[in-house]
Amino acid sequence: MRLKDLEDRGLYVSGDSACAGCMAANIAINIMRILGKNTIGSVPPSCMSVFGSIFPKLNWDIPYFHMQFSNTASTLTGISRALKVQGKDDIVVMGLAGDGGTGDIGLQDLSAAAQRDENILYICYNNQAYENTGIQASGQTPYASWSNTTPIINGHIGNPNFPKDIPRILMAHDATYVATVSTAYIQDFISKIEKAKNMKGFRYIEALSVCTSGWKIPSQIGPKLVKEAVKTGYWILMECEKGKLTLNKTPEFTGLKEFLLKQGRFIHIKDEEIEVIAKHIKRRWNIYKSLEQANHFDE
Ligand SMILES: Cc1ncc(C[n+]2csc(CCOP(=O)(O)OP(=O)(O)O)c2C)c(N)n1
Ligand SMILES: [Mg+2]
Repeated sequence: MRLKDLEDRGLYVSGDSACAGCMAANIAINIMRILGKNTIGSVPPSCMSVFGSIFPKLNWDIPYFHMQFSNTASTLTGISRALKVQGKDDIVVMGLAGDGGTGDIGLQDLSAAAQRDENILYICYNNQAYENTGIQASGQTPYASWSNTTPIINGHIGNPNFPKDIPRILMAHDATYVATVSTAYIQDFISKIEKAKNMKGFRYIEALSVCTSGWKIPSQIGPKLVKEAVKTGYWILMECEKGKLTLNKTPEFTGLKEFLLKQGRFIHIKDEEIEVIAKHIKRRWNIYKSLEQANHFDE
């Protein structure tokens, strides 16, 4: 499917209360333009649940479940198994969760679902912090980033930890499909969501999602940032289908300093910390590169 072939209005309908420039809303809109009506959706506590499903309104024009913070993957598992018992095999069971809901509190049932190859499509919009509850650092918050729990006081650099690499953790489960997307590469985005829609088994897609409040940026620069994120190597575009990894775009590895300094959460950053991030980016790319090369081991 090409962008021009998609429905103008999908089944995530207008009128939510997302902040101006929120990329999670944009991701939800585009996902639903691709998945269509044979979808059951589920969202755990997060910004997405707050702005897209405030009783008595619901922006999802599909059957929708709101569950607890920790159990997106088990909720999807239950729905998917119930549909199987009913003999319904043409419905996509999709969850859309934040990075905290996915990589921290929801990681254990995500892991179990991946291992058991449950027939679910799990999408994480990764805005790199617990944004909904006031910008606390999550396991996906970048190194040296400001957050309300990693403040820049008394000589602290911000977040001292490196983000967990959830796609790599799921690849280690031999998950059926693992991919990352950026809305700046919309054709890549469409083809991965469409592929996942038409596959069976455990599918995981992670989208980089700009948060204007958490990243401390003007509302209009999100689309530019998610493009630069790929160019700098900060966000790797990859897909791993049944164990075969493909890297979809080789970064230029340039413009990292400019990319970081456009974001207020990094405004304090020093050159030596940028150097640490640059090294981490290169190292991570090399790991992915070697995993891609490992595709050939069993040929
Ligand atoms: C068990 C439990 N702990 C804490 C919360 C409070 N809570 C609701 S949303 C949220 C943050 C969600 O972060 P993330 O999953 O990254 O989504 P985002 O808000 O960034 O969109 C927290 C801590 C909760 N609802 N349930
Ligand atoms: Mg988050």
